[in-house]
Amino acid sequence: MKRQALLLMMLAALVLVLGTAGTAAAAAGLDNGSFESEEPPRAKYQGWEDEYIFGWKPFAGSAWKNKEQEHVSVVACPSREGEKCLRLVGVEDNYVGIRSIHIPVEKKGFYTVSAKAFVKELGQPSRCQVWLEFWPADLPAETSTYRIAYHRANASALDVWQDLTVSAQAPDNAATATVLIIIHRTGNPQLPAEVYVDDVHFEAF
Ligand SMILES: [Ca+2]
Repeated sequence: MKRQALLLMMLAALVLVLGTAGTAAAAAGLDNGSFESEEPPRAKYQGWEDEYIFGWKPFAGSAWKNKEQEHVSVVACPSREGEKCLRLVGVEDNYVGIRSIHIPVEKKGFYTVSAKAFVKELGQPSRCQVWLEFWPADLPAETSTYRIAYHRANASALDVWQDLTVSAQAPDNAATATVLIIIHRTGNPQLPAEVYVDDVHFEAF
């Protein structure tokens, strides 16, 4: 009887350990890469700026900050899994975009960001990109000054959902990674820029 009780306790401990590990793994990723979350944006989450969409902060907000809904919004997107996706509309000669929460990474670990993008209109040479960025520990501010490395993928095909993938090894002084999604509208103001993004994932490989 004693032995049975001991075995049960060991089993319970194992379940607890496995459960905790599973939770930790799930927590170490993006928040709201599907843009389906009903959670409100968090104030000063992880320091710096307030979130704009749950899990995402505004990037280089000066050009569009007073008219966010016009340029960055979560919209109904029936052609994707789920119901909603991100819509970005360009500002001439500027970047419009959002940056994810900081995700802890292993030094020299390998990571992949993938996303789906649908380019509705994008006059050349404007760009829509997904970035994988790496940051040091004890980050004093979230500016490019402190960013250690970045890697980018371009969306180019029009009117079709395309896969964007960026893979890279974390530098040996990296502590966190972020995902940045931007539209960079350049040149002629007559050329509009409108892109939809969904299913953003961050994974170790
Ligand atoms: Ca979605």
